[in-house]
Amino acid sequence: MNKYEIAVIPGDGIGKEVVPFGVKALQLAADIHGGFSFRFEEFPWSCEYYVKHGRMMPENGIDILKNFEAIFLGAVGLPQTVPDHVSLWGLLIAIRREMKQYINLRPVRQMRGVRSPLAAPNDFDILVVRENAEGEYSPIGGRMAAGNDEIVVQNAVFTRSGTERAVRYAFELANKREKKFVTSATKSNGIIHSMPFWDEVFQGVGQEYPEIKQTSTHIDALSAFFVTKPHTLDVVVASNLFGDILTDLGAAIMGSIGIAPSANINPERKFPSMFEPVHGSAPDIFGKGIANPVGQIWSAKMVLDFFGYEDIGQLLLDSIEDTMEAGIITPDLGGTANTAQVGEAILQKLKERGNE
Ligand code: GGG
Repeated sequence: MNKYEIAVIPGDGIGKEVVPFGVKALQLAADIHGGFSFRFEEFPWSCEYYVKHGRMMPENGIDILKNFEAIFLGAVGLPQTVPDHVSLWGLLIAIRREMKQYINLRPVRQMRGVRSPLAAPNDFDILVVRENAEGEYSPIGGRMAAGNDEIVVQNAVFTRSGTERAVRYAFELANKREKKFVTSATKSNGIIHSMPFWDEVFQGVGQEYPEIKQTSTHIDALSAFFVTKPHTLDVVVASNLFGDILTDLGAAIMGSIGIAPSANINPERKFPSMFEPVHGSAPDIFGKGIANPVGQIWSAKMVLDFFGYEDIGQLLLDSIEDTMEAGIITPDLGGTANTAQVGEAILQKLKERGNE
């Protein structure tokens, strides 16, 4: 029987409230399946940890995580206590980079039981491949001088190998899907060096996949298409920042950022991959017990898929949709249920589906 070691980092804010339900979902999925098991180990790395220790995780945190097969993360950030760029670069982005999780997969699809804010949503099912290790998220740059003379430089870094592997990953994914269509998010009319380069790489890799429909669309127009015709899209490949922004929009058209999942993948599996909801720590609702656990539980489904247990992963996603269709939803979706009621209802549905 396969046993998977999972590092659990609830992190900050509502991460602490939703992670327990994601862990319970993974545990239950393993019990129902019977052919694999998990061992979970929790780490308190967070802004609270920073206040005590002056860093977001111990100096050997990355080495500790290397002993695990996956990382299950909640949320990072408590801006009243630690500036966001310090907390993110000290934990979330550090892990993505050190573990070479250069792909961030973010599904955007119409969910049963959730009202999209779009007037006429038409069964959209998009998979965004966000480049996750370079691009606009770069520590290179600096500030000098002060007052009116102040100068700030922020460099974006695009390597050929880093761009090619993200684009190729998107084509490979599209090859397994029905529509077989890749859209590349660009802005080569305005960003004079990196985006023409991005387009060039996209066209070059695209030639290896003549059977796949392919197009480059400027990020401004593509953002509009997420609203006006999301059902026409299939796989979207985007740079780090474009992918981040586009998937918040994607979460919005799904109905709430509270339901959006993500997977930070190291495709070579040399290092652990990390699974986390798209949402952050939401300090405004932390402690009220009303955080939506769906993004975290859907991220658990992505863990199951990653280890090759797509069947039980699909049961979990079906259970999430059953629950939302039954009207058991948190206030962000217009409901009155709390975190625990939604989380427990999904677990109950999974038990029922597992017994069918
Ligand atoms: N769920 C992890 C989290 O807290 N994400 C919030 C965030 O701001 N992430 C930035 C990013 O994904 O680049």
